[in-house]
Amino acid sequence: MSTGTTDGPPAGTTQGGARDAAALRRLAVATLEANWEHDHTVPSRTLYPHQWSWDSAFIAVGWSHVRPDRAWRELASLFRAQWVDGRVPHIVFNPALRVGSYFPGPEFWDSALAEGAPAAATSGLIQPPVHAPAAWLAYRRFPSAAGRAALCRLYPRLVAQQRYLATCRDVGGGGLACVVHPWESGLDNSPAWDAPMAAVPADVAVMRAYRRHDTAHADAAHRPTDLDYARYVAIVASYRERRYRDEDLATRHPFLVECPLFNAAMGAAEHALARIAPLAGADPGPHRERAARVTEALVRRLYDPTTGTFHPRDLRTDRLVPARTVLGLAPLILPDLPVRQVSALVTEACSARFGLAARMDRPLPSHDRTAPDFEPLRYWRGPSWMNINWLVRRGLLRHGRPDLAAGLRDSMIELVARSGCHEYFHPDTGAGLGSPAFGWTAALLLDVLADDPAG
Ligand code: 2M8
Repeated sequence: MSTGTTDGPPAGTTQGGARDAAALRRLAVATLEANWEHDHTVPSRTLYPHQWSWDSAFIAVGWSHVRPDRAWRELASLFRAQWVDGRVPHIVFNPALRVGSYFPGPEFWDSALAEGAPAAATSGLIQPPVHAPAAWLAYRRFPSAAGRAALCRLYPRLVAQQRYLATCRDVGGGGLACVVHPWESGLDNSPAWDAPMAAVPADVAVMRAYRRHDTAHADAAHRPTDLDYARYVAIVASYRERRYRDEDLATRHPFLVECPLFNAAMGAAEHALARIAPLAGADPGPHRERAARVTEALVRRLYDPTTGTFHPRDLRTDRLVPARTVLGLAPLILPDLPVRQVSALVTEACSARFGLAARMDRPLPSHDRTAPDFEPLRYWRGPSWMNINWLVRRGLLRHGRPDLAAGLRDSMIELVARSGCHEYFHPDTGAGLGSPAFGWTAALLLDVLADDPAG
């Protein structure tokens, strides 16, 4: 892989292997330290200065290697902002920051409108529920009495999060949760959302009333367009108008999609809860049953045997979205994914579309690199991301492919060694893109470094 650097000297490429790993570890810890903010870690000081939901889960996994106390504070602060209905908001705003430090800010969301919203200002959306597996990993990494107590305090909140998804968000009635905004998927700008987004009525002129914050801190050519943002705003406005209530989503909401990654995370969360439950004096059985039901529903509703991968289902048309994005590989994280789907996903991942190999010559992209709408620079439409690589790698380990998992691990380490802890990376050159000093990149690097198959 030939890489370009954008962020000063290469971080960990000075000497032999051990020395490199030590330098990378120092870089990752320094990045997390710099992003720590009294009870949570910001994804980025410039682009994302508040607390984000799934970022905090990945970041907690990283903290568990160096400051387990912070892993628990990170998760506890996020779940303090959980709504009465069980939803865990995708952004928890830091009241100490000036107005305009992020768009859309707390005044736009107006979460106080909603019944059961917490005292803290939050968004009204959610993100993939990767928190239970993160909490379990953090505990396993450092199983202290304090960790166990923190995990047990979190358990009922994690259960409530799952209950919200399985009830209020099963809009399609088929046993899966739907996302009501591309931001809920975490892969905001993925080509997977182009077709459902095109049906959202929006006027780009609406953006004249707002000031985008992202394009002041990142290259506009790498970010969603103003028309995308007009639609993002229109979808939130529709949800906010009904005070973020879910009862009439099916009939009134302009964006309703069942996402393979989101639902794979929901299934993996039940597996993790089955491990946590006995520590909290609860019965793991119901979690195992729910996990099996999610896997069955995912295969039934989102797997396409003709493409051999998973696709999002647009509930407004009841059709699968044809784009083959990296979202389709995410069900690999489910330990009970049937062999047939595991083998199809490994084939898909190793195809020219994604280029997974025991020795990778390019990073894993976020979208099919043979597709005409593959964009190597625009976020979530091609670039490589550490959190997705990390999830896919865990899936490969689960399903007995340590060779491919090792290829992905090497590629992840090389990305940061060459380019620093960037938000995402060019899928051909590995150059750092988006925000530098990015939280989950640092955190997950620490995790893969610690998980050295040779050590
Ligand atoms: C990005 O999303 C936010 C909106 O939530 C944005 O673009 O402003 C995504 O990459 C998302 O997955 C991530 O959680 C967030 C913070 O890192 O940034």
